[in-house]
Amino acid sequence: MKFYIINGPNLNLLGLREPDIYGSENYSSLCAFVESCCKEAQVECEIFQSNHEGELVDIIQSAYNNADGIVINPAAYTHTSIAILDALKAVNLPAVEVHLSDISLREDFRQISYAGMACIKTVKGMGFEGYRQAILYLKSYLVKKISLNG
Ligand code: CA2
Repeated sequence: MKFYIINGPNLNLLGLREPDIYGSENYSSLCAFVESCCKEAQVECEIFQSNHEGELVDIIQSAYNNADGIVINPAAYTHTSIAILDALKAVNLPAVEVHLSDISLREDFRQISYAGMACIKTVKGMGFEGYRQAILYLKSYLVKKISLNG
């Protein structure tokens, strides 16, 4: 089983600013954490980060035929991108949305998540641990689905 882990704009700057919101660890620590979570869940993973909406759409499209599921933190594009929503719907793979911060407790403009409309679950406000929860949820969702379909 293989998951694509997709991160959106500015997440490559983690640890540089706003540690009160996003924590003080950097993006390579996040990648190392995600890799260890995938090992724990016994899934393969490929981790992507892009600051560009169209590139994120390309990555989601490439998940089709290459991955069994998607964990995505679309970052600011969460709240604006119908292109990312459409790409997630088009590939029709189970996807879990993750946010380091609890977007429901933040500004009004963060209260809508377009990407979330195509996801089976949202994990928010748990920092890096949210990625672990997302990976484990997606794994158990797929294991259940496979056992139901024989
Ligand atoms: O909480 C999350 O994970 C977010 O997806 C993070 C986005 C934000 O736009 C979303 O509303 C919620 C921002 C990602 C990167 O932000 C940084 C800001 C300063 C320094 C480093 C990263």
